[in-house]
Amino acid sequence: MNKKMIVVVVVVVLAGGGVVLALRHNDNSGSMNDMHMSGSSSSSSSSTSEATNSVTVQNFAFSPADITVKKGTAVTWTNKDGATHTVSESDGKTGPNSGSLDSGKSYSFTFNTVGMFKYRCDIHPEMTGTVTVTN
Ligand SMILES: [Cu+2]
Repeated sequence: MNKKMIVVVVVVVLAGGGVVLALRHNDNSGSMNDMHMSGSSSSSSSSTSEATNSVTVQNFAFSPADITVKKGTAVTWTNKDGATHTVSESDGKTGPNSGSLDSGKSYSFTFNTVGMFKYRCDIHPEMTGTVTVTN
């Protein structure tokens, strides 16, 4: 009885290890998850535009700075900094213009025209971002 139990346990452990190895193998060879096991901080900031309609204003930066949305999407900026910022179109197109966006406040703008829209913070012009609007 005991011997049988031990055999079962060993088989289970071996099988489990095999599954883990197989999963790791798949992960390495096929997946697009390149943040995999590269440390806990998500320091891999990609330069591609992200598909989201929420932008956080934090640490004197827009995050993500470059986003892509479908035409008709309302994009919301939320100021999580202690400082006041603005979301202000900066290339002359009809774009967002939040005015002073105090700490904790949100602002939304609906993009109804296809194209790329640049914006910045009027108080800190080095804070910039883009919204790319697609059909
Ligand atoms: Cu600012």
